[in-house]
Amino acid sequence: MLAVWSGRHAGHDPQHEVQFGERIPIYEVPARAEAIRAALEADGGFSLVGPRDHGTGPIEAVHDPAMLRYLEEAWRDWEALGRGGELVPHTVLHPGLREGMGPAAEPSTPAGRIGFWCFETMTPIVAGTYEAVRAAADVGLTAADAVLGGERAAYALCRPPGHHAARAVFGGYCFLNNAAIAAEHLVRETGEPVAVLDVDYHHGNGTQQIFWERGDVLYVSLHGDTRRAYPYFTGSPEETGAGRGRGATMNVPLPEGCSDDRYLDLLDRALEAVAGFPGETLVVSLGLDTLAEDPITDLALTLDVYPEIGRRVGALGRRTVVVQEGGYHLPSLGEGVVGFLRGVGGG
Ligand code: OKP
Ligand code: ZN
Repeated sequence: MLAVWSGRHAGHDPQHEVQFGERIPIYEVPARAEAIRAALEADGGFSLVGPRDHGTGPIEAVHDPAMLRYLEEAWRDWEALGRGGELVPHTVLHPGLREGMGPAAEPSTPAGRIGFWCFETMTPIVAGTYEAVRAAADVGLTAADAVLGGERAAYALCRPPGHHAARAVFGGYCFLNNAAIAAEHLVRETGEPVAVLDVDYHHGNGTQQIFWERGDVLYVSLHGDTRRAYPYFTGSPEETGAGRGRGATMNVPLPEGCSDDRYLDLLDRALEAVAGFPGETLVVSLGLDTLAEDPITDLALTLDVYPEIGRRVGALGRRTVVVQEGGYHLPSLGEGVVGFLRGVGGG
């Protein structure tokens, strides 16, 4: 299987996230991507290639161009103030602030701008962030191109992840929504509907928002029930899309301690929705943070289940682009990803 990868992810290397007012070591680290790459290489069944530069067009098809401009300028503007370290918001544009008063304008200072575009405190910007997030988007697009070129499946080793990034806001370790950018590219290139299946532990609020009113992109997600789990404010089963997108969003909340068997049963429901949706192309947002050992989540999946999840996804028989999202237990990441991909590929 073709696996697309870029070394430029390593420039996004913040040391901390701010959790409940405390600076703790960040979980979303460059070693994640290195562990996965090492496992792909050791396996021998993957050809690793670099990404092709797609420019800003496919990104601006999904994200507000002003947010992309902000990401490009953020670090330079911060440095121009004589600042360094890591750029994290202290004031965020909560909707209640301007309730009944219309939209806010983008502020002009770095402190104001980051709170206009970022929704939380766990997604710092550092010197290499912009280069890394552009590379991650190109990694996803290049894997999509491989499938457009006739490959049955391709893997995009994206880092940082993307599914929490919405059209005009970023956060949750995510800046650009790599899976949504790839899915939109596939819709435009094929002229056909595309399904997105999100098996990361967390609800892909960004992907859901981007395609909320789209009838030609299905979004199906299994995730830790957001009544208890991040990102808290999206992901309920009542959310099914709107307008032309009515019925083209499906959320399947998972209970705390969810086992392999229970997970596979719920997965089958999600896969039924994909099978009932038109089109031949599937994008999978793959997170390994559903694993029992994951340090930031609460399910009970074992490493043995990922080949079976992959096998059931592969049995849909769709051309499939697998985009890497989360997964924070470094010792298991490589085996989990390789197992899933081998399942998708039918071996
Ligand atoms: C990104 B992806 C952890 C709080 C949540 C942010 C999680 C972002 C996950 N105690 N931290 O969906 O894996
Ligand atoms: Zn996650």
